[in-house]
Amino acid sequence: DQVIRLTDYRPTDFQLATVDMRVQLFAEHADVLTVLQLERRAGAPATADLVLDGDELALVSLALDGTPVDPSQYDATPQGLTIRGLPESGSFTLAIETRLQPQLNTQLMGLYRSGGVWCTQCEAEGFRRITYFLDRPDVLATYRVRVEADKAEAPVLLSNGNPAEHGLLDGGRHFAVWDDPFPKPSYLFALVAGDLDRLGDHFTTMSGRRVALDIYTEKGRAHEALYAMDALKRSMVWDEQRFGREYDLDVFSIVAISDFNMGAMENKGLNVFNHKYVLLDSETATDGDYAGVETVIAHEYFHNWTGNRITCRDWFQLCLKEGLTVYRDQEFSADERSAAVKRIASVRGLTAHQFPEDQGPLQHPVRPSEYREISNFYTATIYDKGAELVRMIATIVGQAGFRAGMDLYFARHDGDAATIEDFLACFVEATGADLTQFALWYSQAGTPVLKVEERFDADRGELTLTLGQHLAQGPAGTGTLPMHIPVRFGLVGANGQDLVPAPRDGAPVEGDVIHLRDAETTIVFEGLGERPYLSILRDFSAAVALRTSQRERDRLALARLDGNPFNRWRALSDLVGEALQAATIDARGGNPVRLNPAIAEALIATALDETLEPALRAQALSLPSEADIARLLGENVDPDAIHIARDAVVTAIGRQGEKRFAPLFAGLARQGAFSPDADSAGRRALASVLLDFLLAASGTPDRAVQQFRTADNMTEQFAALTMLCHRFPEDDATRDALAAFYSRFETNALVIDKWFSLQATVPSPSALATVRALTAHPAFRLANPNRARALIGAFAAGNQIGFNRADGAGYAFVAEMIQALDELNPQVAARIATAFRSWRCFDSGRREKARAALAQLSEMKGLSTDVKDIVERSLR
Ligand code: HT7
Ligand code: ZN
Repeated sequence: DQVIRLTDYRPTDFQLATVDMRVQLFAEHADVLTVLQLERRAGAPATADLVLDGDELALVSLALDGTPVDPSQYDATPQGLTIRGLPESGSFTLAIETRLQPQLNTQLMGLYRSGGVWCTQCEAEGFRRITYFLDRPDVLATYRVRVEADKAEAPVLLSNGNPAEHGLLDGGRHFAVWDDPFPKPSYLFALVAGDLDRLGDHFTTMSGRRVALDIYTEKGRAHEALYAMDALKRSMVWDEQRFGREYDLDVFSIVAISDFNMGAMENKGLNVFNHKYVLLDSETATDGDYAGVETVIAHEYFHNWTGNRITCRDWFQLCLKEGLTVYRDQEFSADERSAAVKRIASVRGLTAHQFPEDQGPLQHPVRPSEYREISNFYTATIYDKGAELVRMIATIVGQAGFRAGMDLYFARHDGDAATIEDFLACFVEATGADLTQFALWYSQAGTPVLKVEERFDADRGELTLTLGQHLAQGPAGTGTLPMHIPVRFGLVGANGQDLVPAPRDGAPVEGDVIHLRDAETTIVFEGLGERPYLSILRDFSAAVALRTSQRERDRLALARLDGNPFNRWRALSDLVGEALQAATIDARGGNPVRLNPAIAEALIATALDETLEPALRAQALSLPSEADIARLLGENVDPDAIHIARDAVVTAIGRQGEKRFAPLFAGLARQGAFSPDADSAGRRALASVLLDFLLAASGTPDRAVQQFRTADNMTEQFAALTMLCHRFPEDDATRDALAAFYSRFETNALVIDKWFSLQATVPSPSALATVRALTAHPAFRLANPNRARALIGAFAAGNQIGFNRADGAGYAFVAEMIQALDELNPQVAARIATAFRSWRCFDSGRREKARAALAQLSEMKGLSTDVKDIVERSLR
């Protein structure tokens, strides 16, 4: 359990030029021969040993320049290989043979089998489970890989790069050789072999090169990859147009796999995907699934430049590829769909997932300075806050400056293993901006609070804004210095038009952006004939927690008038958020829950506002979740009171709006064939939130039952089923619908995952009994990450009432499941364990129960480093 520190970084003593591999796949084992061409680095000690990483490996043989190495010259353990007495100068080859058992690999890292298919996952440290290697991202080499297998069992043999050779071997076996001309780190290595179907297509790049596009799926399902293929081609066009990035190999392949620890993996030229992000059609997938496939396909494709052509020097720089690539996929979705709706969805995701991480015991900076287990750092902070930092850079240097900085980054660092400093330097040089203070965002953990106060002097026509920033020292202890915060703003006139701001000379304002650099700054806007409504932090221009002194009246006006759709949404969302907090306090005191009818009216008016796109209206009407309300309350949280309050508020809005919602809902019914496009999805999203209000108002399940029975697509059918389960869990109609759904989709694992998840998230203390019973269901398989996440993960992270039961039984159950899963798959177990991260926010009784469950878990014998790391940090 070693701590790895950024300050300890130093290059390797040996340089690697090429990797030649032969991987022979058999039913019970795999033999791997790896030939490395190495050379001692200039300036490295002449006596330095070569220390290669390993993980659960067995060495079969070792040869230096073709001659077996004497056992006295090396030490081989499952965890590493140290070789002494290697040549002081000149290049030499090392041939390393290992034998693996992929069929027993339940960790799903390295080479493993999923549904009979051999596949690999090497990021972050999986390659060392295949062969002994300098398994770190700053060791780049070109690879030539020969794969051999039984032809009937594995007609498809794939690896990175371009196909070089293939042919038949004795005994019904065959081989394929793949050549990857682009130097890459080992984490981008991939190999796939199996009996797969293929959806083939092609793309012509902007310079006229033809690229074969292949998506491989399990047998009989290639047609379900059509949307993924379309998303891939759109991503390729977008990256050419928006960033000037062209694809660089003759082939781009995607393989859909059913056992996968994460969403997907950007291996060079051979992306491996969780099949959840490839396979779909309207009968089995929701609009959310379509959007997810589009995003993940784009994300992995965009990594070809931001991650693969330019990789990371070390894992501390992970946000260099992940934050930047999330920013790129967000921009892609904004361009393909609605920019405002995408921004709202991204910010909702950030505040729901990253804020609790940043404000709890698992807090860490966007560029961490130390870690024990790198796979625990694929977090919302690295990905989503990392993307926000890139967005802030774009706001600071402007869109043209951002493109110039990116162009310089691609030109200067192509083929490099780069750092955050390299990245920032490109924007500084391309635009002349000073990003010294901005760089603190990468090293200081926590969410800064941005406080904004406004004062209007009608006699002088002056608006005075006082902006203050405060960053509390959190558990990571990484500093609290004031940072450069770009605050986009607008001054909205009574007619909804933006007034032209005239800041007093010397104010840190450029156009519509205030550059807050000090702990506190006062800015005066002059020449105002009327008191404007302040629209602050437009488009969420910085990853801060905003506190304003704005009155309810002003928020209601902004919810109606603001020309910035994001801020219009936020004005409403803040009003509702405050109302829900007040309602929770009412419910906790046993008092009737009250809701200001003016707030309900603002929501109803938004629902009816035909000038707004339906998807935006749906966002406005989707109230903060129970977890959001808990976060807003911050401490001493009682999830039962939140549930009662939220439900009462939904019912109150439903009753007030019922007469207007009903015709609107009916009018959204589709004419013609189903289409997954963004506009149609937006109409379905609006219909869905309206249906929930209508059900709450009527108190009967009829409308949901009707929709469940007649829907011809998964979006509407699953929305109806969800409302039945969540609102009428004990109703016979709900039981019947759940059973009908199961028997209809029994053979489709992705739909059955939804069936498990839905039951796991029913907001009731009795959900625990259901979930426990479902662990014994014949379709439940703890070893399958999607299934484990669907039941245990969804219960822990998505059921506020069930997981946080006052008697602690929810915590004890999840801890027990984490322990069982840890024996199979530590990464997935650790990810589920992060659900405990907000345990300190609850009331003292729950706090004590959660602490006890974590403490008990931490004392379990044989716990993986992955789970131990999360549990121990959570207790800190
Ligand atoms: N870059 C990929 C990360 C990833 C991963 C990390 C740890 C363990 C398993 C994994 N599978 C994929 C995903 C991405 O961000 O694109
Ligand atoms: Zn990524």
